[in-house]
Amino acid sequence: MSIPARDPVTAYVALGANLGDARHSVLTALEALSRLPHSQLTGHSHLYSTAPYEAEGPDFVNAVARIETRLTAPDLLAALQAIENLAGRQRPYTHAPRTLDLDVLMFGHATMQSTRLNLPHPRWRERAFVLWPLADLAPEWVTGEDWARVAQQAITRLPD
Ligand code: PH2
Ligand code: MG
Ligand code: MG
Repeated sequence: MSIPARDPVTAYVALGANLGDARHSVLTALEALSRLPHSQLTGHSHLYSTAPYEAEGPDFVNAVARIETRLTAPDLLAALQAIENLAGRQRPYTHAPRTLDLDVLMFGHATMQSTRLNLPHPRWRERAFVLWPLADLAPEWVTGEDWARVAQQAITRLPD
């Protein structure tokens, strides 16, 4: 990757896993995020155990990371997919249990709709497994209405 000459952007990335040692996968992924090129991992949430939401399989471990990056959004996505692949990610069907899922929630104030990437993530406000960890980093983004919307979704904070 060439050296990008643009200003850094604050991106939020959702981490999720519900196959194998999910906690270990999320912690290893946070380490991998700290080594992303042209980027700095500037924070991450607590880890949460969450019931599958519109998905199957065991409970998930979820978290959110904040990254300052000079990568473009497509380059960030490609780097995240490389980390997923290293974790053994397979995609047998939509929302199949996964060793690791890394989704870009927001990329600065960018809005984008493409087959590969939608920004901001179109469903982030519907999901407790996104709102709780995101609120660790950016509580001002989560409204009372958001909390009410996800109140029935099972989620518990894991010990640090
Ligand atoms: N990811 C999904 C669908 N459902 N449910 C939980 N609890 N955690 C996830 O990470 C998750 C999900 C699609 O990627
Ligand atoms: Mg996902
Ligand atoms: Mg994904």
